[in-house]
Amino acid sequence: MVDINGRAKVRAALVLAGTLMIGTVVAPSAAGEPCECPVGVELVGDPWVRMIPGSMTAGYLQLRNTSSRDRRVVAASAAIAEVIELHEHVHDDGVMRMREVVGMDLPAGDNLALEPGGLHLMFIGVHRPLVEGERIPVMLEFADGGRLVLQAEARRVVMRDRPAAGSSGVGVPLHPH
Ligand SMILES: [Cu+2]
Repeated sequence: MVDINGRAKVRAALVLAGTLMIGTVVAPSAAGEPCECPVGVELVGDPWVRMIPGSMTAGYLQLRNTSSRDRRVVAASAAIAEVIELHEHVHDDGVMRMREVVGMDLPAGDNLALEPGGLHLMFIGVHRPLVEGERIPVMLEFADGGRLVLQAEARRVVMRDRPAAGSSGVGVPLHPH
């Protein structure tokens, strides 16, 4: 009985979260609002998606957890892509490789940075070419069922080891992701 009751509560909470999410989509806040974030989570800087020919690309963003509760990103999705995987870069015998991770931690009072050469969102099966400067809605899901929707800007990045105008100033590796 307790278990069933607990599940019912979880279900009710999910329905409520879904209702709130629909509300934010139907009535978005002020134009240019970069993130529909849950309380205690803030977007740091500008999220962006790399413009690359082909059907795969990578997205980057930084979040700050201003609450006292640990959070964990466990999934991401966007209408523009078939699927988004959570990826990290690892050094393997001097070679940079990507691999999927099951989650990305956003500890209480700390930041989570997705940036070139590190953690990133892997867009797979991108349906159409991106237009420079367009805002791509991306949804992130947390382990606790919370969600956020941010608007990632499509950016053309010069593949050189120097900061591009408007970037975070991080050197961009030759590797496409
Ligand atoms: Cu990747």
